[in-house]
Amino acid sequence: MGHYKSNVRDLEFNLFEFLQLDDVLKSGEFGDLDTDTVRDMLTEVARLAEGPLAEAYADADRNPPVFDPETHEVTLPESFKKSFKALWDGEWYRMGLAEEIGGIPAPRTVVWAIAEMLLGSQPAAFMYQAGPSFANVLYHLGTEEQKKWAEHVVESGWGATMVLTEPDAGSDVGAGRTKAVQQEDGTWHIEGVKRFITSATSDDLFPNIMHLVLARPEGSGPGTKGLSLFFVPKYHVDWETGEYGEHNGVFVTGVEHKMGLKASSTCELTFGQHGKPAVGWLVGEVHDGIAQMFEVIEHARMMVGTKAISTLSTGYLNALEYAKERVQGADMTQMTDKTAPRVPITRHPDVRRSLMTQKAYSEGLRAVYLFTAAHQDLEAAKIVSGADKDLAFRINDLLLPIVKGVGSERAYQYLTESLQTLGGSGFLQDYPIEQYIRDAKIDSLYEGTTAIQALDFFFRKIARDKGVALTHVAGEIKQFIDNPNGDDRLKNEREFLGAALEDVQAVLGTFFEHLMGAAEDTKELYKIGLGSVRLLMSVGDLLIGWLLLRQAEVALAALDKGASDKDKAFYEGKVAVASFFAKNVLPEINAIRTVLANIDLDIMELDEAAF
Ligand code: ST9
Ligand code: FAD
Repeated sequence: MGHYKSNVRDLEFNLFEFLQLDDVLKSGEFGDLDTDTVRDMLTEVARLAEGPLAEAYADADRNPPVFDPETHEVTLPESFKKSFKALWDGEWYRMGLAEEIGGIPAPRTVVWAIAEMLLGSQPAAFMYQAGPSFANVLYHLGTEEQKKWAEHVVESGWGATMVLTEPDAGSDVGAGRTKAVQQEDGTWHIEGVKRFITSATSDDLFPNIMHLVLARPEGSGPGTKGLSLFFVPKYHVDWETGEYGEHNGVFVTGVEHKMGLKASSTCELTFGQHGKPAVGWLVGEVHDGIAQMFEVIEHARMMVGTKAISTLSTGYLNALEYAKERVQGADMTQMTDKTAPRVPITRHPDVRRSLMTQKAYSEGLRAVYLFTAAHQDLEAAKIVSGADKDLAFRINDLLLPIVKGVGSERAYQYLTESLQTLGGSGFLQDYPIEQYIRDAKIDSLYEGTTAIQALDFFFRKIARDKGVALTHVAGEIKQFIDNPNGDDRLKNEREFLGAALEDVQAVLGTFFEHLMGAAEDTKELYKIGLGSVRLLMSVGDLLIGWLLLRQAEVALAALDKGASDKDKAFYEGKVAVASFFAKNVLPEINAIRTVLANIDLDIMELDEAAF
């Protein structure tokens, strides 16, 4: 067995008992796919993720890719290539792609549940297989001719990259200077240097690579709106014969040495500076680059959040296994008796607190990302929250910064608890948790840092949306609080949830006051900037609390019906974790409310020298 521990039972619970996947499948939108097939798929993916895919996890970390500046290529460790092959041969990447390019129709909840296990097992391998999903975006955005290229990309198994960042354009993508010069034959020559590009070289994994590049056509305006999106292949292609020709003028000129996620190559990518032009084609023949790139970014943000959440889950399950076996100290009630029997550390209250917190965030965040995924399908959205097409789209938009921003921050925070559970052993490379922490840190950085997620959340997903999506979700929460259906077993917990909802609504009220105040004094915006990450995290906790409690209600009903012995423990765990979260975490939002109600501009006015 490798390092990775899946949680198929909880995935099945989410899909079938909570999100009513049976009904979604019955809609007929997903062909022959039925419940039994999905269950078989989950079992199959878990076997892959716990077995061959996970095998190279530590080896690829200790023997990261080696860059050769002469050939502009990396060599990946053989062990990793073997794991990647196991993944690629499974062809799970076909799930959810357009059928026209070789895809298999599947609900997004199923696609992301599968992705969870693959990402937790070998995240770098999952990221190398971006080709088909990026080709899917090209297929939807491209011209008729480019749709055929997309089909070829999937059929021939290309790699793919998303190319935005430059040395002076990170969070501020609109500062990008890479330019595009139109040629008489309608193609474009791209010139510039991009930084931190994932998978821009990948040994011999792929016959070719599709770079999706943001560049500024000569004469275009400033900022993100002046950027266009270009398809730039690594090797030229004869689309008639499918043969590959010369290397295009795009070369990897450096590979970073990183804290974690080492098997994934992070590259400097130079366009048009090696004696030949980097030839690109304008995607869709329209100048709408940033909006087009956001089609890719939205998938990637979902991927990053799911990766982080999956890592926390396997961290927790590794910690749990260790804790059950590690014997240390006496039960607290016998702490003064030096002859008392020694107990497994799961008997110690603080270990229980820590494990239950890890479980709450692992399972709560899983519920959040799957609830979000349900709003990526019209049929599922209707069933899960009664949302129509427009609302489903808005809710998905609203929740993406939570999945990405809260998922990554909480995963990193609570993976340290997983490590702590192992005591000194957690610090060793004999266990996977120190690598989990290093590999998961990137999740709060790329695809928009947490600060960027928080600004996106308030300004775009709430204020610009005029609160439409948020009001719908808040309404669902309120309905849950107000309708115990005659069952008062979660009465206290509902009260905690009600208080948390009120606290979050008060915080939002304060934020809107600052936003209005900014019309008079623009410095009021600083107050939003000072509080926005805490708002994001608070809404994340509120959602986790709500979804865990709804799941507890489902679990209670299952227990009432008489669950099997195996399931009994599972359902009792569901009720316990929801209750724990409501009583131990939700009240903390009240303190955030107080802090944010009294926020001032002191630290904005402080001289930089005083820091
Ligand atoms: C990166 C990659 O970091 C790291 C990992 C790579 C992994 C690759 C592999 C992935 C595999 C994935 C596979 C999935 C597979 C699934 C299947 C599984 C089995 N939403 O606010 P404005 C647009 S890459 C939508 O004025 P500024 C919109 O068009 C680097 N659109 O922004 C808007 O126009 P309008 C990542 C949005 O002030 C326009 O932008 N880098 C959104 O000009 C302008 O908006 C980053 O993420 C949105 N939320 O620019 C950069 N927001 O308003 C982070 C904006 O008219 N920085 N648009 O609609 C930002 O996001 C900034 O906020 C900014 C600001 C650049 C957008
Ligand atoms: P900066 O933007 O300089 O940010 C520095 C700090 O300032 C951060 O804490 C940030 O939150 C804060 N900050 C910046 N602006 C604001 C603001 N307006 N308000 C509040 N705080 C702010 N890019 C690609 O295009 N393609 C890839 O495939 C890719 N893969 C990557 C892989 C790795 C391993 C890494 C490390 C990066 C990758 N990136 C990729 C780049 C990544 O998306 C950027 O690093 C990220 O967007 C942040 O940009 P930056 O590093 O320049 O940090």
